[in-house]
Amino acid sequence: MQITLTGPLQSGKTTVFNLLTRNNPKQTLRAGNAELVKASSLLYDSRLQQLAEFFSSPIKYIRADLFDTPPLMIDRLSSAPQLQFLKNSDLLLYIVDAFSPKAGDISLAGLKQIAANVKTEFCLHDYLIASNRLEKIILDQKKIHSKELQQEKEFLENIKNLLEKNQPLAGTEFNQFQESLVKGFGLLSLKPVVFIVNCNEANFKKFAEEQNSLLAENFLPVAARLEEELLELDPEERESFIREYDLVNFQFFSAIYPQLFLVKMNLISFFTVGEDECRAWEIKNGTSALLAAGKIHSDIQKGFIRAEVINWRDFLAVQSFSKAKEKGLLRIEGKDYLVKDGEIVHFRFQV
Ligand SMILES: Nc1nc2c(ncn2[C@@H]2O[C@H](COP(=O)(O)OP(=O)(O)O)[C@@H](O)[C@H]2O)c(=O)[nH]1
Ligand SMILES: [Mg+2]
Repeated sequence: MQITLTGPLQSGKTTVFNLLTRNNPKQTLRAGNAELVKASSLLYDSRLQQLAEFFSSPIKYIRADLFDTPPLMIDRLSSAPQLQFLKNSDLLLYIVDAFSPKAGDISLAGLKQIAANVKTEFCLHDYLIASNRLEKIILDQKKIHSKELQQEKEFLENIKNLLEKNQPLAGTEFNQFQESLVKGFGLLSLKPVVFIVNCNEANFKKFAEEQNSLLAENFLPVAARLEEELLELDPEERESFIREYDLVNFQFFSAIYPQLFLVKMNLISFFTVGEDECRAWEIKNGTSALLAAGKIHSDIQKGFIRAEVINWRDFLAVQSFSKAKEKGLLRIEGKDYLVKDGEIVHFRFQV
């Protein structure tokens, strides 16, 4: 899972990156002409934490690879050295400056303007790819007649039409053929983007009050600098600091972002539990029990017999698998069962 931070110079990318990756080891890499920093981030999950407390077992959160990248000049996207890298990412975090004097008391309308600009540039980028490919196909069709080329041509005309109208391709349903074409094109308007609004205290207070409408538009307000300082304090000091600054509804970024990021990537989590370890696993929404088993180990997939499934909350309510079975809360599911978010799954298999 590759999550990439991008955005203009001095927007707070590195500050947010450090907040998300804390003290995890950092590694400097090159991708083409771009220099990147990689570190992992643990996707905290309060559900898993409660399960681990119940079993008194070590806890394994989902681990995401995060990348800090050079500043992006959005109006010169096509020549950005990190462009290829952005295309290969599963999720883009676009960091917006809402802390500097330059940002002032930026409003929701101002944020929307920034997001609209990014959208336009992504659509334009994809439009050029689709147009170039289309031109090439039209030339090829003078020499070769194939059903596939014709299908590709029609598909490109469709997406070109959308992009021309500044409509991103994210959320568009593709068939298998189209899916494979799209993969090769490296389109940007398909990428999920979360706009991380890096705030000073004043802007953070303002945006915290309209958090839900911001989130609905993919804006996640954070006060990276302030949060770093808060994390240095012990819990008591922290409480009084939060009261003193009157930070209404203050929630630590680490409590909000994991779930949001997973949803944006169309991923869900299931849990394996026990005294040895409680662990979260990420799968695409709509994954069968058989493939979910393979996520843990190929042997479990090969020798799959059945899955025993229970929602995490239902389990904690009865606190035992045998009671859960009696009450009909623990279900036996076959290989085609689609695993749901927050389920504890125990696989029976034979090697
Ligand atoms: N006051 C304040 N300063 C910040 C905040 N985030 C970043 N900065 C400062 O802004 C400058 C640029 O931040 P940096 O994370 O390096 O930005 P980048 O160029 O996008 O990686 C640095 O001097 C940071 O210390 C913030 O939330 N509040
Ligand atoms: Mg930086």
